[in-house]
Amino acid sequence: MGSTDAPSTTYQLLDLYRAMRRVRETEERLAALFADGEIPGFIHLAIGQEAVSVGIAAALDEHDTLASNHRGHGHAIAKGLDLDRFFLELFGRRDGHCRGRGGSMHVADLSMGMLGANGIVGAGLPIAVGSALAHKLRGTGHIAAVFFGDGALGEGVVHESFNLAQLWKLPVLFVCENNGWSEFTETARLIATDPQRMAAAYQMRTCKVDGNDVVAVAAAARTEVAQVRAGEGPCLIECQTKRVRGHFEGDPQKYRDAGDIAVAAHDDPLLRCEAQLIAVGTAQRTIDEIKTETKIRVDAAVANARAGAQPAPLDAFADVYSPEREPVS
Ligand SMILES: Cc1ncc(C[n+]2csc(CCOP(=O)(O)OP(=O)(O)O)c2C)c(N)n1
Ligand SMILES: [Mg+2]
Repeated sequence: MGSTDAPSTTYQLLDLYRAMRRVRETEERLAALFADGEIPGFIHLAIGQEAVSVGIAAALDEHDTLASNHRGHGHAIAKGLDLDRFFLELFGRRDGHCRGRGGSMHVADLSMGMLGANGIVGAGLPIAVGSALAHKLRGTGHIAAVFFGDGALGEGVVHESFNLAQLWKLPVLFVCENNGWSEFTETARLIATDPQRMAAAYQMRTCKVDGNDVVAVAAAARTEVAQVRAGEGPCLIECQTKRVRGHFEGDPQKYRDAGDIAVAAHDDPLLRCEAQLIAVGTAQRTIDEIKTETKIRVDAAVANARAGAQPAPLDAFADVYSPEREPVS
């Protein structure tokens, strides 16, 4: 990682902090709304992992594409999706990103390059590889990124994606969010190797970064994205992070030591960023203002979603098949 690629100004650091605060506030609000029965379906929170989504997304352009996984709220928000439409989607309302039919694990907005959250572990990788192939064939100069967890490493499709991406030198950034857990099992009990070695087996460039340090993630992402964009082939960034909440909201985590949860909660990327901001002379008042502004913005998005129209029941049958076309002769 080139040190010159580290976010160097207080302004850049404030942007990263603001983005992480937006993700955190959103997810803390979702936790409360879900507990109150206001959010249909299942939700998986990435509280404690905000530096990964925000640090990586900061290096992407608006037209770069992004594939996500089941723990994808932060990925979508960091990519720049509109918070009102995001909450409308999570509430299952008509005007959500996917007309309320997708919910937490299917948030997508192609106009923003968001290819979608995905409930199938590992499924985002081939989607990103396909998108990268399209970028390359069209000569757009855009790249595709994909977030996946350490638990995905056991999926065959991860190997297939690494192989094709490297063979065809596709512009893909693979981002492994290594939080040590795969549902209710420590990943070390499931996977015989690690992401670095797995990618290296396909001759892919790799790097490993402290995923709870947003400055480190953003710096690594900037360096690697520049190389991927320059046509030097794919890269894997492994971000070491910690899962603070259960696998899903409502998971009692009986399989996990209380100490492990406490360590995860203590290593908070937002608190670390606040300390970095204070160290470069930012006033505590500025940080507090960002917290207040973010809360007000999320309050507004939640109020808007609560008031949003429900989809008509028959809408459930719309958009299932693409419109009929004349056969190509
Ligand atoms: C193909 C497939 N197999 C199994 C599951 C069930 N499942 C959902 S999440 C998960 C573990 C994911 O772990 P990881 O990829 O590390 O992501 P994390 O939850 O830690 O963010 C599993 C096995 C699934 N959704 N899809
Ligand atoms: Mg994991």
